[in-house]
Amino acid sequence: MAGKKKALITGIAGFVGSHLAELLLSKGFEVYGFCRSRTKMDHIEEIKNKLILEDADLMDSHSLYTIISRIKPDFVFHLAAQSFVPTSWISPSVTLEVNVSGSANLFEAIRQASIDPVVQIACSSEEYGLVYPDEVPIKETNPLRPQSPYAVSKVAMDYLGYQYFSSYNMKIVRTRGFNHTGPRRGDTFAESNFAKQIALIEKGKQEPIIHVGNLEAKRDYTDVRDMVRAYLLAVEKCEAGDVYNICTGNAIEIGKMLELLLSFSKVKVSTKQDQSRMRPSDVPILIGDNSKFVAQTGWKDEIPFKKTMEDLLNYWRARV
Ligand code: A2R
Repeated sequence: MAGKKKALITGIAGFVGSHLAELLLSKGFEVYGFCRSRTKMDHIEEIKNKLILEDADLMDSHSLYTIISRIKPDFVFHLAAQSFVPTSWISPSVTLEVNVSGSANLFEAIRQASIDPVVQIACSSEEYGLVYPDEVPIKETNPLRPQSPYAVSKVAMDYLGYQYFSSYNMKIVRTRGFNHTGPRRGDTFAESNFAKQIALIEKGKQEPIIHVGNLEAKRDYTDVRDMVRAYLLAVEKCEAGDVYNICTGNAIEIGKMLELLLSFSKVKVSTKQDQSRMRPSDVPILIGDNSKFVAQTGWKDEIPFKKTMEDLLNYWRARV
């Protein structure tokens, strides 16, 4: 395998990690990934034998160091996280531990292995939190007003990345991904949950009532396959230490997204608001300004939102 670039993905078996692994394999990378014994492997089942998987937990700094100093990756994509906002209300400490201390463990392992890979870290639009109407579309320079323990954990990871660049000159690129979705999205996320409910109703396995949360929020959605293309461009073309929004610059209301999903189906449904699906504090609007990232990399989102939603619904139709 001489000459092949080595890419390490933390969180390779997750929603985004699995799509990124497919992309990197198609581009000829030697792809390594961190998993745990408890990690569900469904998303990477079909490509598992082309990957080099290592048993490593972000909380176990010793395993991180041992494996990283052996692999000596050229690129690291740091995706492993407690990734779900609602879980962060229930388990704030675990969220902070995995997302902040886990990232510190990873950076230390890389530093102590005396290697110099380009490291992309998956920061989040949730960091902007409360955004005022005159701040939209949101630039990287916008104040961060995080509204959940998850968002706070991502702010801390983001700045830890900056600090490791600043203190040790590590080549860390910070990407603030806005919402991203598509096949394999967990059913705890609104759009995927709606698609799954529609698929269940189509099969007669759920009464024709869609349970919803806040339908008024507006979100800027990118297809996950466009997002992972952006992550690869980030390590190839972006400036170390710098931060980049990745988003389309267009937003859709959650209620309109539900209507779009329903337009692909013949079922007739009513909706019911479910208090448990509302957040203690929610962000009304998130639309990003991607001009900095686009100018640096030439990236453009390619998959229309309609296709993303159709693929997501078909993903669930094949699974329920
Ligand atoms: O929890 P597991 O074993 O199923 O694996 C998850 C992994 N992960 C960890 N890996 C190592 N040590 C840990 N302590 C640890 N905790 C979690 O991260 C899973 O494979 C992955 C996260 O996948 P998803 O929850 O599907 O997240 P998604 O949507 O792919 O998000 C990727 C990144 C995250 O940093 C998000 O916060 C960001 O994009 O938006």
